[in-house]
Amino acid sequence: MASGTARYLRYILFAFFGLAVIYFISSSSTQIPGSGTTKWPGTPMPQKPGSSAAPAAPATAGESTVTSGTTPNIPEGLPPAAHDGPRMNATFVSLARNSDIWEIARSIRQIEDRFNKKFKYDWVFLNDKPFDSTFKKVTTSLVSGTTHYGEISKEHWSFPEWIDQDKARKVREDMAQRKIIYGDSVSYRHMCRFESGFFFQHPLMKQFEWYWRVEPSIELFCDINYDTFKYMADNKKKYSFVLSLYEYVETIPTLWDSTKKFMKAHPEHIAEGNSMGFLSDDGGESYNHCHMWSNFEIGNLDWLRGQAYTDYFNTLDQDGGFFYERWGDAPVHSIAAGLLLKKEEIHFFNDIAYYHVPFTHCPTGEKTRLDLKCHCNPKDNFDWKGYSCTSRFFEINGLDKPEGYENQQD
Ligand SMILES: Nc1nc2c(ncn2[C@@H]2O[C@H](COP(=O)(O)OP(=O)(O)OP(=O)(O)O)[C@@H](O)[C@H]2O)c(=O)[nH]1
Ligand SMILES: [Mg+2]
Repeated sequence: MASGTARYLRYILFAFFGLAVIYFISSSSTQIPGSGTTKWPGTPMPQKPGSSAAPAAPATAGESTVTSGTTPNIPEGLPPAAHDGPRMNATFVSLARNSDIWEIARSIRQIEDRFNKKFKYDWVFLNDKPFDSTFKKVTTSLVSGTTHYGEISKEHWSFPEWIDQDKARKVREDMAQRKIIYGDSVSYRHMCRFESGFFFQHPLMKQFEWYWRVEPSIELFCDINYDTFKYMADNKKKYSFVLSLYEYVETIPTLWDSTKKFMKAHPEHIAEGNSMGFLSDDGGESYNHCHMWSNFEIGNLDWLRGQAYTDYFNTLDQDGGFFYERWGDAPVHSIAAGLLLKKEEIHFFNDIAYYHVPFTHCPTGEKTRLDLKCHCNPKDNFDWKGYSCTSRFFEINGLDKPEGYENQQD
């Protein structure tokens, strides 16, 4: 009889325990993560010293501080990582077609995740045609700052009247035969001329002092935990790059002749202590074809809108090489920065890890890569390989190359 009572009591205990478990499970799973009503246990994140991210909110009274066994979405109620310093008068800028939407979406998402969600800078989109509603809807949803959409005026995306159309057409036919990349394209030439001389004149850009150019399908591999625009301003930088290389000679045979003509006509614009050593191996007689890759740029718009750059661009535009050859905006910007700026005004961002087909800049130095949570393979870094001009930049500026560069030369 006694053992019967014990068994009976055990059943009651089991039943009670089972009911308690069922109650616990049902009460914690009625709300769907991300539905906007779930309160996940507050688990304050450890902050790194010097981190600009806002501290996580402490758990409110009555909430458990036990870590969940699964990985929750970002807890509701925690403030987003934010930068509390003053914002710069700066914007991202992308030239794009409607058909570029998914490629530019990838770029935006990476910039937002690695940088802009903390700063919320604006983004200007420019196009030679009106942007469609899908382009606007998707990009607006991705950018944390305000988005602006602008159409480019005919004047900035067409042949100037002094261009001989027959001559330009023959050049395109010849380049097509010689299989020069984009050699037969008219729109590519308008694009290069626009990026060389006009993007900073667009009415939507006039309000800004600083820009960061972003192209479709780029990648960013490391966190950027400080305001790069503020860095540029505080350190008196006007132009910057992450990758440099030699330009295809066939696309710019007379670019340096026009540049020399400009130097002779406007000696007042040539900066003392410039970067001629980056551009030329014989004191300016010839161009060595080194340039900074302009699909990434952080730079100062007032410099581009100033008299020196305007005179340089107008000289080139009059000579017609955007159409009679296939001058790219990368050598144009680089030569301008190399001659019109003091060499200290150009900055190499080692800590901005970047990819645009087919080259990668992955920071040299393991500590930097680990601190910044980089996911690039250091073996892919192009900086110290034979076809890069970045060594030359270090040499003319008397900079020490980062530790470990010797192992990345081939
Ligand atoms: N609106 C517009 N944008 C263009 C046009 N052609 C190029 N672009 C944009 O101009 C920038 C440079 O063009 P890309 O095609 O990327 O040129 P690239 O970087 O030399 O060549 P890829 O190696 O193909 O990337 C990109 O932001 C393009 O989206 C065009 O005809 N119209
Ligand atoms: Mg591109």
